[in-house]
Amino acid sequence: MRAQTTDHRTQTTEALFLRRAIKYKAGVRFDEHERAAYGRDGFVLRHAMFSPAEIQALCETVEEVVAGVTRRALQADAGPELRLADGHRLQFSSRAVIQWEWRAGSQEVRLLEPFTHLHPRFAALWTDLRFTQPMEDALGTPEVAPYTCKLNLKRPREGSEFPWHQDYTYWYAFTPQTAHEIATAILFLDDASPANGAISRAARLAPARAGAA
Ligand SMILES: O=C(O)CCC(=O)C(=O)O
Repeated sequence: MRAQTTDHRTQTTEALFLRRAIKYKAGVRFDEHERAAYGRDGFVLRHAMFSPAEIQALCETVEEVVAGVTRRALQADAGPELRLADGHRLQFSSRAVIQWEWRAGSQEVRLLEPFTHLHPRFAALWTDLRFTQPMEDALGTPEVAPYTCKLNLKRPREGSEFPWHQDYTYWYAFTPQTAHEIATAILFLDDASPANGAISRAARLAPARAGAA
């Protein structure tokens, strides 16, 4: 195991980001290895696409926005709540769906969908080439459009699990004709490790086809 100070890690990430910035000067399209990896594995992983300063600004904005959403949702005349069959609590507020943490009575936000309308720094991500170009390559199309966006929070101690699922089934429920034209891009704002609930993936399933359930 290797330990390092936060300072050192920030400097290392900054250096990696600068190298990446040179490599991707002409754009951030899939290279041939990424194209092959996407076809084979169904995903591509890139590191340090955002600078430490950008990540820090986004993290600060997340905390600010989540605090505001929580404050509004806890007011007496806030939006309606909905309880799912499994007991999970959703609330409509701030023109979003809040899913509260699963512990009974919790006031911690677990996820927020949609969320980019809540701050211009988030809204700008929709047109950021670091998202749009690889997504165009993944979907094989000259242009992409927003479908939905979600902020997942995995708070220490109380962060509940994200059970195994395939996103396709959700898209299919809402838009069966075009579900196969939707892909997901994730920006990790924290280092993702098994200790803090990093996402993991199951073996690749057969590619979705138009009209397939
Ligand atoms: O972050 C995770 O563990 C899973 C997130 C996910 O798959 C989702 O939000 O659809």
